[in-house]
Amino acid sequence: MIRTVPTKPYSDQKPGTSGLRKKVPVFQQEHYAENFIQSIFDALDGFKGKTLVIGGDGRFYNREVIQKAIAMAAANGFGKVMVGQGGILSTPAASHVIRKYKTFGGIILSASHNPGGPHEDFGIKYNAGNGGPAPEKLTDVIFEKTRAISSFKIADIDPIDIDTTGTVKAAGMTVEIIDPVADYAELMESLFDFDALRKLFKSGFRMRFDAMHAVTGPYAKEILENRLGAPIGTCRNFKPLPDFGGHHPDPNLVHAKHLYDEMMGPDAPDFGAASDGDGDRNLIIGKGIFVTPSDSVAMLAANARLAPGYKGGLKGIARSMPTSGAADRVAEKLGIALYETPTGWKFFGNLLDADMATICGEESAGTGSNHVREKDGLWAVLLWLNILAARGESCKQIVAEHWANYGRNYYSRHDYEEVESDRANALVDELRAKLGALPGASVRGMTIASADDFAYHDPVDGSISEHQGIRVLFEGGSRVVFRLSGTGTSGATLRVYIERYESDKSRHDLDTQAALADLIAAADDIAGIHSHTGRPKPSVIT
Ligand code: VG1
Ligand code: CO
Repeated sequence: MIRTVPTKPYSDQKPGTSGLRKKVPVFQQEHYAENFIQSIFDALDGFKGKTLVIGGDGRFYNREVIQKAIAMAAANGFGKVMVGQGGILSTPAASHVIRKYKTFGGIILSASHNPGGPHEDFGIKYNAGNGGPAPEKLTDVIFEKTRAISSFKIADIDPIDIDTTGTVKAAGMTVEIIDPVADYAELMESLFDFDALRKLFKSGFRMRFDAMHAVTGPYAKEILENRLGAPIGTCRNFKPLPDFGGHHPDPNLVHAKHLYDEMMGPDAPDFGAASDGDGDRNLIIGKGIFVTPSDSVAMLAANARLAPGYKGGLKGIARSMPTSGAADRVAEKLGIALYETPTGWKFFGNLLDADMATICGEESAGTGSNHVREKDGLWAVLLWLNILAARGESCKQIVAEHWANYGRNYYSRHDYEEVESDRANALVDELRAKLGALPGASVRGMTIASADDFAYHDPVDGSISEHQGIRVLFEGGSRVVFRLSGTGTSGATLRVYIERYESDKSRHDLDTQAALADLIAAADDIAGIHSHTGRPKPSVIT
């Protein structure tokens, strides 16, 4: 029943910021997915007879790879797999299932916010027994294994019916098809004041949640409409589709513009939110106000005590380096530690496991806490709702008051997508080469205080991760950060992160791009973005 199939290595299976992501036709090459899955298993030790969680965001090619993963888990000696019904498990739900059932780990099939379909993106990542994305030392080993692989093991079994919950046996292994929503919904109920939220909706509070035809639809329907009594119709685009309806399931102001327009309109609901392909990101828009993800982390941390799950306070806050310093001010006021990590959730795992941080966040619309080891879109939405219910104020009031107390960090990210890789690398190399000369220089009337290539020293395991983004800091606290994306699938994406702090309350209502105009111009002066990339302006501004 078990076959050992000879194979040849592919040279391009290096995991990026969050797993391996490629175009579907790349994954459809002979043995491409099998090679990567076998390499994951080859990089792990001691899973004989143990349980593996398997799920995905429902995108095109999900079902095929789920069947391969089940047959390969059986052949490699796992005792059991737990698979989300229909092949569905949001990333945070998968993390929770891994933790709750103390499984060995899990495989999540997702390319997250990237588009899906026969010519779009697919992805595979491995999460360890703590529920979190494999740390770099493990993804490095997986990559090494992909370069040397010569065979993989697979069981000859009929395709498993993944649409019916229940337990079957396949090649001596137990296959349990689980309800993807139940455990997660129960976890949310344990963290938030569902009674208060029910009252909020009963009082006529209006909300719009856009699942973007991605994985959070069934979760949001169950929690918001079924359990919390939000009116039917609160959730929109809630049916997961393999191609996300042809859209990018990326909850930002470009791809969720319809939601933004609705929230800024005359008859806007009280609160608007959206999530991404695999359910780990969140977009928060109050009536008449967009909350930047960096601000959202800070505001959630400042108010977290209002939710039952966090009433004991926070141990610390962690944010990725490019995320704005808004959270730092909250940590300072609360008298707790603030950790600055490289981009990607895998760097938060150690801090959460060691109980050094409780809330973590990234500027890319990812927020989460120690309840799982992934960022969690619906969790952020529910925490916001809990805070709104407890304070009895609007989102706009809460934001204004936060800025009045802490000051405002004007913040924007400019993405230059699908730049030729050589040109993007040349920009970064040139910038790196001149880092030493930047301090003291004056650009657009602003003086550069320091400049470096960010390296992270993990305080828990002592590991060092270098080249995590180039920071240029100006006197007065403004900064520009440059880094190349590790999730794109064609060419290179240059990300430029721009931030300026404003303490003056009378200047908290400026247009963000206008407030940052000098820094945006300075970023081009410093890095030669236009001349290197050939692009006069970014493809996406968030
Ligand atoms: C991007 C974001 C990063 C996030 C990662 C995965 O990575 O910037 O903050 O952790 O996506 O998010 P990069 O390397 O492209 O900048 V998800 O929701 O796509 O798993
Ligand atoms: Co995601």
